[in-house]
Amino acid sequence: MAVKGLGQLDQEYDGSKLRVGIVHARWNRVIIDALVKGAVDRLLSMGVKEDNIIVETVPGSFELPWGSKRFVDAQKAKGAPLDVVIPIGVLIKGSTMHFEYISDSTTQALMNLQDKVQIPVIFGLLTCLTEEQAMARAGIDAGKTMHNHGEDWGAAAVEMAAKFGPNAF
Ligand code: INI
Repeated sequence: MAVKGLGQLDQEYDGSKLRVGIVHARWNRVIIDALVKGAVDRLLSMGVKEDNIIVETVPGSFELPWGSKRFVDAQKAKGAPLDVVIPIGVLIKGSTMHFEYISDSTTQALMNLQDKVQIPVIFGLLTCLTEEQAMARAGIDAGKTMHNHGEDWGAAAVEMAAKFGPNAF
């Protein structure tokens, strides 16, 4: 059994009544697409209905907090509120400080977003030093050295919505 990673869930969760939002950045698209697929596949395997997985995009990771906030608000306003949202982005370090500033500010904003939208926000942001690291964490490096972290995010979304979502108590 791997030491790192989500591992086995503490119990089985039923996602069949949940509505899940995915807001993903379009930077580093090949990696993003693999992560989104991993998340969607896991949601479906935990019973979330395909129609209840709503996907929206933003340009880059920096736009994830605001995009996610507006997306959650809009779904609520149209009478189809989300139980949980999974913002997904891939930041890869370049030669300037850009990476550090976006990684830090986006992470802080996503953490704080939970208080604003009052639903669980899953941390689907990879902050990698190299493209190879990011591909490994999306399960698409040549040697398939790691599992797809999007799957963990899907599982975390169902657990958090079931245990601590707006309709959990
Ligand atoms: N956005 C990403 O999602 N990943 C990156 O690796 C990245 N890099 O390397 O710059 C990135 N930049 C764009 C940024 O998130 C914003 O979209 C842009 O600055 C406009 O606000």
